[in-house]
Amino acid sequence: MNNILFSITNGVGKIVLNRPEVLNSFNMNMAKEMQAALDDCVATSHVRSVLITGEGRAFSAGQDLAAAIEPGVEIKQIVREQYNPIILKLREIEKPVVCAVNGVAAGAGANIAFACDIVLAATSASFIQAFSKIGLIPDSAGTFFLPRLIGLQRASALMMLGDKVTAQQAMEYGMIYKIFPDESLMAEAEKMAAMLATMPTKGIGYTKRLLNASLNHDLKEQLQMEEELQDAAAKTHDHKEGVKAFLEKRKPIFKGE
Ligand code: T3D
Repeated sequence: MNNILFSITNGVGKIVLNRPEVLNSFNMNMAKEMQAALDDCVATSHVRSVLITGEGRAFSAGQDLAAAIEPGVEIKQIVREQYNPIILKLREIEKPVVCAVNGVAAGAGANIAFACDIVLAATSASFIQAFSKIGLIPDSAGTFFLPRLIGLQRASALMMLGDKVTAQQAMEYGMIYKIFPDESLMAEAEKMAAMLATMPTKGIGYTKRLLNASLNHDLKEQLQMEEELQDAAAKTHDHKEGVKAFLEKRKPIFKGE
């Protein structure tokens, strides 16, 4: 893999977008490498959380616009083969995904961040729905997640105007979870991902499945699904260990099983 860096340490699968000279904008190779790394995180049982960030001063400037106009390249193919699989993999992996937005996140770069479970950002980071400025529509599920995160009015304005949102504003709007000073972002994100990797992975995975389903379910369907998955969670090793450790007044040792 040349376009991303991928490592597994202490249960955390870490993906670093690594084309800093073009602000980690996506070409087909980088998208395929990210997809493969996410597949690896699904398949590797000792990976119990995922951390995504960018190398250099940007998180990602979205599509590599030079790559997008190369002869023979079709935009439809880019969306179908690069971005749609990334978004589906981010939502379907039943392990928590932390995104550390270390700098500007524009276009598909921003929307990939919003598809992650917990988004942290450096104080100097920013978010831009850059699509309208080049005559495109927001893809990578931006039109799905952003209105749900911040409401239709703000999402419409940001997508139509292409205004830059600072990390502070993004947190106030509810687009992201927390911000940290630039120099401490990575340490904080690594700490959070490492902690998640020691938590009851199955229960967290079921929670993610429920949150995904809640985007389309009615109340009765959601209650039914909660009943079923609470039953499944109650049968895990980690539930039994959590209760036992509580009663024995000690720290639980979760196995992710
Ligand atoms: O096929 C399709 O297009 C469909 C898929 C669409 C998905 C999308 O993501 S569409 C949106 C694509 N992204 C953009 O339109 C954002 C373009 N970039 C910018 O607006 C700015 O670069 C930023 C606001 C992100 C950052 O501005 P700034 O001033 O900090 O940096 P810069 O000077 O503009 O960029 C630094 C370098 O990165 C520069 O190269 P150079 O001059 O040093 O050789 C610049 O050309 C390059 N770069 C930045 N973004 C891209 C890029 N190169 C290729 N593609 C980019 N998206």
